[in-house]
Amino acid sequence: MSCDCDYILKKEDVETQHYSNCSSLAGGAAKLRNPDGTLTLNNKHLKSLDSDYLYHLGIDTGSYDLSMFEDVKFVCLGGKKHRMHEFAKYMAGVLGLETGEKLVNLTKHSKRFAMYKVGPVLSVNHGIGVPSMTTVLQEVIKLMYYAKAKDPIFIRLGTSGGLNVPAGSVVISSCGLSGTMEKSYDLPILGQVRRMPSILDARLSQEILQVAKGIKEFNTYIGATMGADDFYRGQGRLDGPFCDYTEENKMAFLRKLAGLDVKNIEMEATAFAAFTSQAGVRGAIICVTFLDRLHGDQVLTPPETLAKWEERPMAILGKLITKYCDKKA
Ligand code: R2B
Ligand code: URA
Repeated sequence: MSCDCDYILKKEDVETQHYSNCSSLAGGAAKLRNPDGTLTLNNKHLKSLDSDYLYHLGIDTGSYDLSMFEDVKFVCLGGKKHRMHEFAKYMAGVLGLETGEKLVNLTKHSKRFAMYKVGPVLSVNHGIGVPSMTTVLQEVIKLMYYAKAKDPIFIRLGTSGGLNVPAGSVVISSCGLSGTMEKSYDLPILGQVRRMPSILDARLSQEILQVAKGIKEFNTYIGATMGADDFYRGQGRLDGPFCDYTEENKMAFLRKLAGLDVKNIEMEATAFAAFTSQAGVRGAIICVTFLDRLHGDQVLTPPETLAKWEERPMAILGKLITKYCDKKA
């Protein structure tokens, strides 16, 4: 099969030659796309629905004209509603689309999440933790399928606790590691645990790093990301309401993670990686670090500084999307 990578940077700019869903890579994620790049979901039951109600997005396929999503190329997800609104505003400025498109929350009927569209960018919030994130992610994957979007790229913009990197640094995830340090996401399905590999797109991550290197105000690293199922004990904190381990136990765990090249800890990486790769789409995660967990548990940096730091993954993604759009034009 010939290569169908629509490169953002030049092919030779980064080490990995193809995206994970390139048709030249036999099998794997490539099988999950049609030749035109639209998605083929592995669920025959969807075909028998007259109309599919994407409940948390408040959108039903029967009465909505989904063609407005056909040109979506970058599906950007992040925890907070406010941040994803800011990101949509920022992208409208970067792409010069301020006057063309109004920023309306497209999920207004659901009242739970917010979703904005700015040209080829969809900006959606997903809340905290895996169940909240995967609920939105799966509905947006279906939305991209129904809208016949071609080769959409899914990127999570987030916050995290860093490991051995200065607070304010940005980490691009090479993979998601579970709370038991496995490169997988475990989901009980019909009473049995199903294990799914938590793989992200290596080429896309390298392209993001390359773009980030042009920004000198902060450092950006690539490393593994632990996706914990809890903010406190699940991340080895001592400051939750419950704790039965010692400071030494905690430090031994965090140092062990650092030794496994874990650069940050957040709460969605494993499932985000697993579901994007299962959908045959390219996935990447860019998180700013709010503290170095080797030096403490509490997030004590002033909120104004944290808000500034949260703009860092946005700045990187803004540059990446601009490069893509410039190349297309
Ligand atoms: C990072 O920050 C949130 C917890 O404060 C969570 O969504 C995450 O992954
Ligand atoms: N988000 C997390 O999940 N952990 C942190 O330490 C900071 C932000």
